[in-house]
Amino acid sequence: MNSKVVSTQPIEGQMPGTSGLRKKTRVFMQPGYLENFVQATFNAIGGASGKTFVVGGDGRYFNATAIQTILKMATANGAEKVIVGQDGLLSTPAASHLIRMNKTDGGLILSASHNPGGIENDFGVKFNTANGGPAPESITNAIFAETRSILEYSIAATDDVDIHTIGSFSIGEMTVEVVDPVADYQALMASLFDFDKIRELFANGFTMRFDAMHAITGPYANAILANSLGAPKGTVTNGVPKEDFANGHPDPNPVWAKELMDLMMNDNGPDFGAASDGDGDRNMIVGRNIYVTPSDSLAVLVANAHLAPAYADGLSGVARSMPTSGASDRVADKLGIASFETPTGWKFFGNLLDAGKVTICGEESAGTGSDHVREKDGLWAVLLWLNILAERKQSMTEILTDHWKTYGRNYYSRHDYEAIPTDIADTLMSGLIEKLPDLVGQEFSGLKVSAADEFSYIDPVDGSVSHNQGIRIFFESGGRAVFRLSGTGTEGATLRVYLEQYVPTEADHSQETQQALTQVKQAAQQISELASHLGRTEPDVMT
Ligand code: VG1
Ligand code: CO
Repeated sequence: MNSKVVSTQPIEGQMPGTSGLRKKTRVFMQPGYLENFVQATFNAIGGASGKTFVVGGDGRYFNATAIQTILKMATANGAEKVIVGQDGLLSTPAASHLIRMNKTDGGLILSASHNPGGIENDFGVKFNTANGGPAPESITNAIFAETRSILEYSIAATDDVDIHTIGSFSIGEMTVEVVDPVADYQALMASLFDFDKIRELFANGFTMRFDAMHAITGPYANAILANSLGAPKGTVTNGVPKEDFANGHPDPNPVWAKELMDLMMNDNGPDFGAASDGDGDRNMIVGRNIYVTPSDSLAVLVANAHLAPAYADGLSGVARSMPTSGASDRVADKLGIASFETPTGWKFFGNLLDAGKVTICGEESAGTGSDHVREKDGLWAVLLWLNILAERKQSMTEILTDHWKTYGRNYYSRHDYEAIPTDIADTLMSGLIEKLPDLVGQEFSGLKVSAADEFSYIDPVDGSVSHNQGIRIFFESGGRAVFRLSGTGTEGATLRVYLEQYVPTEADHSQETQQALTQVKQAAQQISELASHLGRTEPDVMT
């Protein structure tokens, strides 16, 4: 087999964001763009020679082509073996599991997750390390540094590999093992949960709707929910992965999963509903006539995890990202276990999970997961919910109201302002930072500021520090507003404003969420002078 060393030039802007490098698909399709990033990744980890990797993606447009390029580069760089999901498909949690199970050196996951797919939309590449988790900042920074000095990459001059047939193939000296994308993941799920109990739940007439949003979880949900657990026909919808997600936005929230929301907000709706995102690591949870905010879902899972076999002995601790509501902290307090607050992005949970400091982690963006892999895991959260429902034999509404009664309710919503010119978003954020020192004691919209800062994180395991992770403003009333700019977009800036109001008294737990957050929203808008910066006050998306 012939390998070529190809001369190249550094390409601007190949800095991985919250979760890998995401760009317009056409940008990734430019000659050398993917190649530079993949070579930079190999360089940053001391080369690929003798190493084994997992490669797969969410099936979006350009997935299969990118995989062929990566295979040819891996063999030219001396890799020993690459494990690929059949047809190039792997959900992000399944990829994480394969990396760990096969004790590989890491993996490349091709996805832009919740971003739309297709030639006119988005593509992405993420490197995960040997623990199965997203590369920490030390590595993503090293990759970026390599992209700025790269002058050549290596690639094999060979035919495409057949990734449609399960089995082992050779490409040069390297083995390519094509595996069933679902089987190992399914076995892992069966080892964590009481599948018999969940089968009994469905056999007794429990109804569910799982919206795979035309993305990667379709095959997983069909195999596990329908075929193994006996969920009724029609439970899994939009279950065939499409290259463009049927022109949808595979982001599981009430706005983009409207079809599911409409079905559930109805007295005749199913008992339980869920949706997952492009690459299968997120979950939206909804009951009949009740939407469960991801922050509440995390708290309920932590409070009830002991009902599932894998967590019967209790949890070592829980971690949430900073913008996620404090609901899970209250549960951790009551359980007497540690709780941690990390910056946004799953890469910050890896060290805590590896060190055994936490068992369950979660983010307000509908990501929850545990130490079974090193990624958030959409179907895992759905199965844990099902296991809890099978044990408690109560409705979603009963479980939620009971939870609020015990712990108080953290009303919560995220407001996204999309497609803002980058300079305007930066001015808004720097204006806020300038104001921070004087905010305490001031009143806005009737709420007095009790604390305000820019969030920094010191990793308790390796001591690494991450600055500029969002602005937090706390109010004396138990409210909080958080501001940060998205790190996953591919066009302009997205401002995320996270609103929270803690309400301890049960009598006040049946308010409408946006209503309960009106004051915090107004205060947040006043402090940030949002209207004058953006020329509007209403967000594009409210989750
Ligand atoms: C968003 C979410 C964050 C999540 C990240 C990756 O990041 O807010 O919680 O970890 O997406 O999720 P940002 O920087 O746009 O706010 V996924 O499922 O899109 O890989
Ligand atoms: Co995702």
